[in-house]
Amino acid sequence: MKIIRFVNEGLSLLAAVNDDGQIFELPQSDFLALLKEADEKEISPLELVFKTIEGREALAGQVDQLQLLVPIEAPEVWAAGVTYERSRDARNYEATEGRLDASTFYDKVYDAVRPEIFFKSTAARTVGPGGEVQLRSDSVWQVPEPELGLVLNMKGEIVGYTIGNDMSCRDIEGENPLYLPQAKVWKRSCSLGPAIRLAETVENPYNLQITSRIYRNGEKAVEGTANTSQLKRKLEELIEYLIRDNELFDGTVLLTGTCIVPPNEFTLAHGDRIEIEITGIGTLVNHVVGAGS
Ligand code: DO4
Ligand code: MG
Repeated sequence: MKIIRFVNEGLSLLAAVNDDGQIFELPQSDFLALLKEADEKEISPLELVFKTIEGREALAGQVDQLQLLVPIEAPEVWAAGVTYERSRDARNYEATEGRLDASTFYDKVYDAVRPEIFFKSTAARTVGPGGEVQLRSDSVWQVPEPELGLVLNMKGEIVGYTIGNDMSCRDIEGENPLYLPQAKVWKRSCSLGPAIRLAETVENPYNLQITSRIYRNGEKAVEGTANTSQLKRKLEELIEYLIRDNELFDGTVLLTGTCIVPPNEFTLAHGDRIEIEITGIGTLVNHVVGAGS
């Protein structure tokens, strides 16, 4: 069961989408309201959805005909890094100008007990399905980072899974790791969607296929695949460090790191179309616009 938000006659509506693709409008204003109501009734969000849609007619049409919105206006988006071998190797490349024999802090963090967790985005900097992600004006090496996103409640429990794009500047990060916030956080540098799959309906989060495609002038320029089985760390381990001595808000999203990195000579350009697909969640599509667009 998935939760989406869409626009209808100028209004933002919440809906549940079952495994047959049937869409049921929900009365709650957004995903946070759904969480709150489930909490008050001491039932799970899935039970609340089942109770709400019981005996109701599905809406006519299919999800791809709707104008989707970001499924959650996450108060904060955090991200984990170097959680896959591929990410460690890519960052070693950018930090050492290709001298892959040099040992770096990326090697250290990959093996360390403490994972890398950083602050990625706020609701205002995050775009949804079909939205425009923006390039930085001072970077010439920019890539999307396709990642599984965990939707958390204030206790740090996983209530759903979504797809995230942790847009990144490889040159800025490679120049100096202290530039990480600038390599990661700017206007429209994060994307989430197209849906939240309720946690109880995900059998095994360590077996989700991630596929990323980038189209340029209508042609596929880059494609990559990965599986969450390649994750070096457990999701609980990442959450444990995120919540440690921290205050979490309902609807916080934690991105779990990337395992798909385009070839080193690739950089995003205005007009590119990014697709990130994760089994059971859907395909997040975004358009790339140049700095200042
Ligand atoms: O170390 C910098 C960021 C790593 C990251 O974003 C990732 O591995 O996905
Ligand atoms: Mg990342």
